[in-house]
Amino acid sequence: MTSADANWLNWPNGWWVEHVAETTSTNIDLYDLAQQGAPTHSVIAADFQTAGRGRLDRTWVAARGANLLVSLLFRDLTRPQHHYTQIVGLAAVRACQQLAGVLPELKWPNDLLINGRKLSGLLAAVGPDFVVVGIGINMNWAPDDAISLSELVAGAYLQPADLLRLLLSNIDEFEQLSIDDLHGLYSASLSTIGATVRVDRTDRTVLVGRAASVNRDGRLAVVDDSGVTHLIDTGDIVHLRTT
Ligand code: BT5
Repeated sequence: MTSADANWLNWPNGWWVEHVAETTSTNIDLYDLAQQGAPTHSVIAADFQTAGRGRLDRTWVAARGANLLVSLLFRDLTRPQHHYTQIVGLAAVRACQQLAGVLPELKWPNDLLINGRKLSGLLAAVGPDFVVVGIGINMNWAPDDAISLSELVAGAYLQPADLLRLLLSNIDEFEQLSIDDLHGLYSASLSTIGATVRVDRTDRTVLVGRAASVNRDGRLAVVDDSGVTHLIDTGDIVHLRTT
C-alpha cells in the first residue's frame, strides 16, 4: 500500500468510505448502492469522474486526483431533505477553513465561492427513503473561471482525503443540531441574504431583486423593485451587489 492509499483509511466513527480511481459519477454509484440497501453514512470518493454531474444536466469537471469528488448517503431521515444538502455545505465551508485557512462564502442554495469565483458545488439526488449528497471541491485544480484552494495556499498540495476527514467530522456535529438551529445557522451563513441578485430561472425568465430571506422549506425569498416577493426553488443566482 502506498502512503497515498494509506491516507484513504481511518474515518470518523460510523462512516464507510469507498475510494475508487475512476468512475462515471460518484452520485450515480452511490444512488445505485443506496437502492441495494447501503447503510447511512456510506461514502464514495473518486480520483476522477468521466461523467461528473452538475445541476440541470450540466457537468462537473476535475483533473485526475486533484480535487475532492465525493458523494454521501443519508438514511433514517429525521429532518427535511434539503437540510442534508445544507449540512454538507456548511460542513464544507468549515472544512476549507480548517484545512487551508480560507473561509469560502456560501451562496444559495449551496455553492461555495471565494472572491466571487466558484470553489465547490453540491448536487442532491433524492431517493424513496434516502438522500445522496454529492460535492466537488476544487483543491489543486480549477477551470479557468473558477478557483481552487491551492491558489490561496501558496505552493501547498492539499490532500483530498484530509479534506474529506474534516468534512465528515463537521457533518457529525451539524447533524446534532435541531431543525430550528440548523435553519438559523444556514440562514446566517448565506452571503446571498441582503444581496441584490439576478435569478436566471429554468424557464429562461430573469428576475432582479433583493434576497430577503430563506424559507424553512429552503426556498429563497427575493423582493423585486415593486416590492413583490418571489419564492425561488430552482434556478441560478448571480450576486450583483452585496450590502
Ligand atoms: C454544481 O452544479 O455545482 C454541482 C456539482 C456537484 C459535483 C459533485 S462531484 C461528486 C458528485 N458526483 C457527481 O457526479 N456530481 C457531484 P451546477 O451549479 O450546475 O454547476 C455546474 C457548472 O459549474 C458547469 O456547467 C460549469 O460551468 C461549472 N463547473 C464545472 N466544473 C467546475 C469546477 N470544477 N469548478 C467550478 N465550476 C465548475
